[in-house]
Amino acid sequence: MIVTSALPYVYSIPHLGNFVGSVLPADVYSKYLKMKGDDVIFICGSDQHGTPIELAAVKKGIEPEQLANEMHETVKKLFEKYECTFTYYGKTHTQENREVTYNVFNELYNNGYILEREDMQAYCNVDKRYLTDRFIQGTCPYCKKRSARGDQCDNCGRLLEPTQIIEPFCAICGKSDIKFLKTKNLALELNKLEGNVKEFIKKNSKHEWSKDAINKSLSMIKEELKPRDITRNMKWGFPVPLAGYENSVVYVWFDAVLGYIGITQEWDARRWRDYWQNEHTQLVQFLGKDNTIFHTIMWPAMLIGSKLGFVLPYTIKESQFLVSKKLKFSKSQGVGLNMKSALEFLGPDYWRFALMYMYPENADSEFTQESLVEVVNTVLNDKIGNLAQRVLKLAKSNKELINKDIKVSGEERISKILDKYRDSFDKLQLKKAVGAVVELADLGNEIMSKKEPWILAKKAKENVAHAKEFTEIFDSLIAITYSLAIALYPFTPKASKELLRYFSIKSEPTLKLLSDPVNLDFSAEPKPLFQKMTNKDEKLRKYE
Ligand code: B3M
Ligand code: ZN
Repeated sequence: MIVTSALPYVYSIPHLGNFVGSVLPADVYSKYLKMKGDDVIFICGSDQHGTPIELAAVKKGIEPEQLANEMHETVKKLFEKYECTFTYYGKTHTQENREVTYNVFNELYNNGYILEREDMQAYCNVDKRYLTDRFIQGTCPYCKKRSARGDQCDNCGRLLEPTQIIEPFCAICGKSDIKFLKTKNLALELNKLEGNVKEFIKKNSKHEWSKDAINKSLSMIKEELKPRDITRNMKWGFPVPLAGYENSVVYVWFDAVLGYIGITQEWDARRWRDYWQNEHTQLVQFLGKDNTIFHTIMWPAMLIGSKLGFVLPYTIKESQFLVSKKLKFSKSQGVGLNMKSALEFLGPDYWRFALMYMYPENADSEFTQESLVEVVNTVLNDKIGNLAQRVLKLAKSNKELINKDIKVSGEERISKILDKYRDSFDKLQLKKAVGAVVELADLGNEIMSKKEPWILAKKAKENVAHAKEFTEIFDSLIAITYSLAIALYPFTPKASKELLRYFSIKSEPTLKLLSDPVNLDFSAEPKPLFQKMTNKDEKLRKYE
């Protein structure tokens, strides 16, 4: 199995919305698969090409490659800080990816899917440069919103050609002093591959695709596919491998999707084939809704047309947007609450859990200070952390009353919740999986407040019946805490490992551990797992 996350652009630090849109859920899901014991590689990396990085480099007076590599290192380290465990986090501007890109390009050319054509490219008279992709903006011809950006509309997700944009303006200077110049470009003849792409969508969308992804892709195909430019008149990128195109580079999206393969080659020059050229591989791709069409239309068309035997996406797991009305949350502005500034006042486990709790799985969701504080204080700290600490403390001070052979499987209510946990993950319903974790904690808290075991413990010495009851209750409470320690792993890996130490487990957690007898280690004093946010929400205010 291959799990991928959309490759983040590295012209600035990804914001929390980018993170929760693809890398985080992909990491959570692949951690689950690893716990399950599946043969899975988790591939991601920096999308280093594109106009924004070229422009940022020009502004800084350095080469785009230098900036792209510096930013790649920064972003890579940030993901590590957030406990993301990729099989490999690579980048797109590499020799490996250049070869894959040229290979696919040449095969598409030889197979007759690439068209040489003259078309009109926007040119800004003020900035004296071609306005490629998101540098020409304006009104979308389909949905009529002012959200068209060169190659696509941010509102309806449709792919666009710059000439289709109504009332275009330059995103660099904001002016409309634009002319269209005739230039030569190469286009991928999506029209010739329409039948194949349609068949691919009909067949593979049965595998837990997000509904919105299916609908968008089918409606795009209904309107008939047109040839799409795969070259750009700019400098930064892979030079077009065809005579007569010396001043152009390959379109950023062309080599970005192939980056999934190139990065896997960068990881292992031999083993990559076992995954990418193996008909049994399931390719599960996580991405934000603005990236869907590129993954369900353009990328499969490239793979099919190249006839190189690469696997097609099996599941497209699209997310909607996490938005914030009050806080600065945008990547393009390069300010505000991004993955770096967020760590200044809250640790990675907290963010991972809170963001997955708000995961915009099927609809946009709103990020607010209040919701963050609520998740951290009420759910993580009170429900989960406090429960674990209380159970472990009571167990430690009443060692002689704790059974030696506690097993999760003996507890029906717990087993049911764990079934739900596994089932949700297997169906890629990640919010339900978070829900199951909270349900486990709820069950523990319910037992605690109903049975008041600390009172039973006090009376246990004189009363055998109370001692027996305490022992029974702790069969459940220990089983719950142990299950929690394992189930938390994809969401809060640090806390999970910390908790597992009280159960004598120092290795990476697996689901198999759930069938082993619990082996409590009473030597350490149970410490709080999480802390409440105190006044720290003040720090969030500066992003308003
Ligand atoms: N870099 C867009 C983004 O960062 C783009 C994804 C590429 S996936 C191959 O949202
Ligand atoms: Zn639109």
